[in-house]
Parts: sequence; structure tokens; C-alpha cells
Amino acid sequence: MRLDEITITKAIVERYFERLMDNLEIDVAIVGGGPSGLVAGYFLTKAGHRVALYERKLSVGGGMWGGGMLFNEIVVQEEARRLLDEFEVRTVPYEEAGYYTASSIESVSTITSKAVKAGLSIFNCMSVEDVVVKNDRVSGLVINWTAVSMAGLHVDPLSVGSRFLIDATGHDTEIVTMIERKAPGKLATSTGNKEGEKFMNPQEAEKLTLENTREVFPGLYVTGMACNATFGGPRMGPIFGGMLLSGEKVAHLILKELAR
Ligand code: 48F
Repeated sequence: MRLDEITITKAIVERYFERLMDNLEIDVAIVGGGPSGLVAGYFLTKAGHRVALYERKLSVGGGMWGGGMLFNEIVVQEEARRLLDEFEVRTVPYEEAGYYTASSIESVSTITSKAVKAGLSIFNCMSVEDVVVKNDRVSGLVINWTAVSMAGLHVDPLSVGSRFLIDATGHDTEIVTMIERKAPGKLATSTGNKEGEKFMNPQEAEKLTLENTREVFPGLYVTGMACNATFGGPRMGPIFGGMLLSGEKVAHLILKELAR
């Protein structure tokens, strides 16, 4: 077999654009490839829906790679261990009942692999810079290469149509912030605007993350740390059970809507 550079180039370009074309009108668009977005993507695609995840950075995984302060171990509580079991991520009980640790590297790589094999399309190095809202409901995303924004180039973006959007952008809560800026007072929070993240409190934060995993604007759901920043919950630090459980919950909420 003779290897030639033009065939290699054609293979990459053709396969990539096939996938891009296949994902221009989808059921669910997830913004952010941290733990909550990846878990949501896994459950939605496993149920047979067309789902794409957009990640600004070169690699998915968000804040999970670094564990706590770059010590690459994560902690999960009892309630979330079944999810790591489902993904076949190994957990080790810690001395006090109910605490488990897992390698953050194994967690990111294994969850990502399962999600992609379930059918999730991941577009990395793409930033979501705006949303499409029609008749007071989100109906798509405005995307651009991260390299374009990094270089400060004046290049117009492209768009993707989606029946549902998930803001899984973590602390920055970028999609909710975009809606708040253009439609102030219209979020499903107590003030109608973003409430902002509160002081560190793992116990409260893990509970509230799950409770606040919900629709925040017609068609737009929040998951993971974005729930706390949107609805005013505390931060929790490097315990990841709430992120995983929130990803699962948002998938089930949207699956119910898709089944209507
Ligand atoms: O921050 P991140 O890991 O979100 P998460 O799933 O998990 C939070 C935890 O990692 C940790 C924590 C819990 O212990 O407090 O922080 O809520 O991942 C968010 C991802 O979204 C990407 C960003 O690069 C990161 O990988 N992202 C943010 N804004 C955009 C985006 C955007 N506009 N377009 C594309 N990707």
C-alpha cells in the first residue's frame, strides 16, 4: 500500500464535513464538555436522539482532569457511585462511609469514550458565542472556531438548529448569561436574572445542584455548576457526584419532553 498525502487530507475533510452536515439540525445541543455535559450526552444519545456537544477547548473534561488543586483524584459520594459503575470507572472507598475516590484521568477518558460510542458527536475547539431565539424559545446555537476568537479576528459565525439546549458551561454559565443580556428578567429564577454562585458549601451545593437542574428559559436547561451560578447555589469544590447526577437528571428531563 502506498500512502499519499492527498488521500489522507480528503479522508479527514470528507469525514469531518459529513459529521458536521449530519448535525446541523439536531434534537439536543450541549454546550460544554465537562462532567455534567458528557454524562447528559451519554444518556440522551443512548436513548437514540441526535445530540451534539460543543467544547471550546481542544480537550473535553472541563474541570475534572485536575481533581482538586491539580491532585488528579476526584471524590464522589454514595448516591453517585452507581453512575461511575455504569461507566465502568473504578472507585475506591475512602475511610469514612459514603466517600469514594476515582482517578480523574480514568473518569474523563472513560465517560468520554462511552458517550462517543453511544453516538454523541463532539465538536471540540468550537465556541458557542450566541443563541437563536424564536417566538421566545431557544431554537439553536451560533458557533465559531475558538481560534477565531483567540486571534481576535472579525469572522462571522455559523448556526445550528436544535430543539433543546443544555448550558453545561460550568462556573461561567455562558448561555444563561447570553439570554440574560438580551432578554433581561426572563429567566425562571426568583429575580428573573442570574443569581450568581455563593460561598463554598459541599453539602448544600450538591443538593441544590440537583434540585436546580431544570429548564431556565423555554427550551434551555442548566446542568452541573451552571445550575448553582444560575439559581444562586454555593460552590462545592472537588466533589463530582452532583455533576454526574445533574447530567443524568437533565437528560431524563429532556427525554420526557422529546417523548411528548
Ligand atoms: O467547568 P466544567 O467542568 O463544567 P461542569 O460539568 O463541572 C464543574 C466541575 O468541573 C467543577 C466543579 C464541581 O466539582 O465545581 O468546576 O459544570 O466544564 C465546562 C466546559 O464548558 C466549556 C469549558 O471550556 C469547559 O470545558 N465552555 C464554557 N463556555 C463555552 C464552552 C462556550 N461558550 N462554548 C463552548 N464551550
